[in-house]
Amino acid sequence: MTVAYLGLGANLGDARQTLKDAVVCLAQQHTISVLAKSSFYRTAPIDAGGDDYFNCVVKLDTTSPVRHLLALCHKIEHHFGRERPFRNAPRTLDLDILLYGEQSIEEPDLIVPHPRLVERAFVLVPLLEIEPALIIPQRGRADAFLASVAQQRIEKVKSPCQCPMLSALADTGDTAKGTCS
Ligand code: A4P
Ligand code: MG
Repeated sequence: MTVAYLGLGANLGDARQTLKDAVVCLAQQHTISVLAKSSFYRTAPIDAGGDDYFNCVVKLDTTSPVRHLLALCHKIEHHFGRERPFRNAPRTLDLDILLYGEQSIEEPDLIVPHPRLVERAFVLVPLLEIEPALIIPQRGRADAFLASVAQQRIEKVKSPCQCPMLSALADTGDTAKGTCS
């Protein structure tokens, strides 16, 4: 089993609902246990156009080798209607592997830790919410990079209801769009 962190982002369609459904979809995979999920954040597009994004980060335990995990991310993106008309185009769902255990990978189609992880508030802030003392391989403490992204607009999305019973029901996945296996 390997602990991995995925960054989720969306700014096309019902982006917030898509993030919710995508987290459920990840949890339905037999190779994945979702250990933690951050709050959702509304964020200004960085190096990109279009509407504000919704972003979050999930922490996983997975039996998938990293290449299988990447393929699974692409499959789930496709399931949620992802298209790639141009670089950094608005998207229904983006799933990036931020960290995969302690591994450092530099291959043409896979770089881990994600190369822009420490430059983006939309990744750093949710990541630190679920892992405040996180150490990034070859970079050091993640919180040391917060000051450099302080100008990027990011706002935590308030959960519609703080009622524990309703929140628990919302987490059962009953609202997910179709089965995602
Ligand atoms: N790839 C390489 N390494 C990885 C990795 N660690 N995880 C390759 C996932 N994929 C990785 O990805 C392009 C290629 O990167 C893939 O073929 C994969 O093999 P993609 O999903 O088509 O495009 P992308 O995710 O847009 O690319 P990239 O370069 O990761 O973009 P960024 O830097 O993540 O920027 N602003 C806000 N507020 N919120 C956002 O979520 N996202 C972006 C995308 C820009 N601005 C944003 C947001
Ligand atoms: Mg991506």
